[in-house]
Amino acid sequence: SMQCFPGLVLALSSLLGALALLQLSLHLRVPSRYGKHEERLCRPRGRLPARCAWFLQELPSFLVPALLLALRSPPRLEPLGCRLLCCLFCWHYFYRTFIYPFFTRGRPFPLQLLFFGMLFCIYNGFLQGYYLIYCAEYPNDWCTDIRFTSGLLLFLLGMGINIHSDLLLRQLRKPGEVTYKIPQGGLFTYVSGANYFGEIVEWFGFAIATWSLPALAFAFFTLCCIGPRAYHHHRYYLKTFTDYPKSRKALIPFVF
Ligand code: NDX
Repeated sequence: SMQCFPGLVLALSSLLGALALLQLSLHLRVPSRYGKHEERLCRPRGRLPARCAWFLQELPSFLVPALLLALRSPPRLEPLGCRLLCCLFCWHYFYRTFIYPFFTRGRPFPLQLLFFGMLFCIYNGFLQGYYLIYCAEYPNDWCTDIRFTSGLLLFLLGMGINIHSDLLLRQLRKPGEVTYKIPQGGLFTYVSGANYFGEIVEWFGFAIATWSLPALAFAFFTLCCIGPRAYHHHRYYLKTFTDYPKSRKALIPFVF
């Protein structure tokens, strides 16, 4: 049966960090081509409805750690640590896989990116699940540790912001509509990438709560992946809407 290989965790986490840097260097100038940054004319084919695409893409991030957790033998009996933290990760991806896609009003998603997105979700789902289920060890009173409590709080806060902001974005469109409008309300009052801000806070909270290298690498990846995207969204809005609120920042309220 499986066991913990610390070397494997270190290698996979480092590769994730390297992917983050690659992602950052590729997407600082040119955003990844989906949603409002897709070049209209090229490749009208090779897309899947947003609903199927997000479902398929995110499913492995739920399934892989959930299976690792279910199939672990002998089951791990530690009171809290690994199990609860692994459940937090699965909880987010349960939402992202089984709830978010069914309400989205997004445009069809490019198959090529879907493929890479799925690979990424398998990789990261395995790394986070494997680490928490086979390697992580926490003292019995971890649930009262300041790292756990503050991290959990940030995680929940970020998730709340992310879900609320995605809801506000969805309500900008009637079913079947594909136009872009100026997001209003919630944290969109302060930043163009309110949903991204929430997601980033969420995964840094997770990194603090788990106090682990794999989770830190994933938080860093999230920052490098959707941080630049928030900036490109912001530029798109400024270019498209002359009445775009001047005080609004790209990603971090009042700062950037
Ligand atoms: N999926 C994370 N890299 C990604 C998919 C693409 O969950 O090859 C990363 C994720 C993947 C990426 C994933 C990893 C890296 C990949 C990349 C593709 C290439 C890249 C694989 C896995 C790659 C290397 C080099 C490393 C190999 O029509 P529409 O779709 O624009 O409609 C939108 C709508 N909307 C509006 N409607 C009306 N008016 C407006 N003004 C509107 N603005 C937006 O709202 C959508 O329906 C919806 C949300 O749009 P948007 O653009 O704000 O968010 P979106 O980017 O679609 O993300 C949706 C949610 C969001 O909550 C975000 O936080 C989360 O997913 N997310 C997204 C990406 C990554 C991620 C989280 C993470 O890293 N944790």
